[in-house]
Amino acid sequence: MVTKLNAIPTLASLYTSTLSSPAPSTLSASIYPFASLLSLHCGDITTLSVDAIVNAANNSLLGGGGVDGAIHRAAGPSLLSECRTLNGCETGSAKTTSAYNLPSKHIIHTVGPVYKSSSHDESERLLRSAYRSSLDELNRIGGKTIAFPSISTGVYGYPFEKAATAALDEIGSWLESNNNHKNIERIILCCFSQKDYDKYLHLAPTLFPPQDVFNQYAVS
Ligand code: AR6
Repeated sequence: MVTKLNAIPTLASLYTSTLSSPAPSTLSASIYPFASLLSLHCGDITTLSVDAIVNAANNSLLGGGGVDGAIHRAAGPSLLSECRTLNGCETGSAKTTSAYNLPSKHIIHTVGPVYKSSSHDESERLLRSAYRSSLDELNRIGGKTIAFPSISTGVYGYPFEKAATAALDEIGSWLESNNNHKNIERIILCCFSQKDYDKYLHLAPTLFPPQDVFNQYAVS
């Protein structure tokens, strides 16, 4: 099964169609006006037809369980052969391969932190770096559409809501910096369960408010 981009609504269209999103009580310039570039999706990331899907890998880049295992199984054995040439990846960094049998064009492999291995602040810094490095990689390869799994929230034990908040904030801050939003068509946050999707749906309007609300209240 392949899921095309036009089958996945943007946050902005979700706001107008299904959500009655009240204006957040405190709006500031640090809230990101990019709801039309973001989507939430519940499903298997290996089915998404985008320029790049992100793999939540480990430092070896030689495969594993969770989303990493699913991506290697669906892409086929040529992926592992290419990964062997990459000499691993540091936590918080990202490297790109072809996507082989997947409907996406590329796989951006990143490594999130093991939550319990260091302090919360250090884990958050590394998680943010994993999102930012993946987006920088997308720019580098000239891609415009990308899908992320919830990095570090499975085997690596990062509490989901803390990870989702950091992910949304880092994506917003990346879009704002260097006019990156001009190069992006869509960033999909792919959740593997309805429960995770609902948590993102609850958090998203705070950081990415409905556009008309932003225009009405925001100070530039
Ligand atoms: N599509 C989308 N999301 C998925 C899929 C899928 N097919 N499968 C799992 N998830 P995890 P981590 C979600 O454990 O915590 C591997 O062994 C899952 O529900 O895959 O970063 C690596 O080799 C969770 O929300 O990654 C590393 O050793 C999220 O993906 C280690 O796990 C991440 O869960 C990395 O751990």
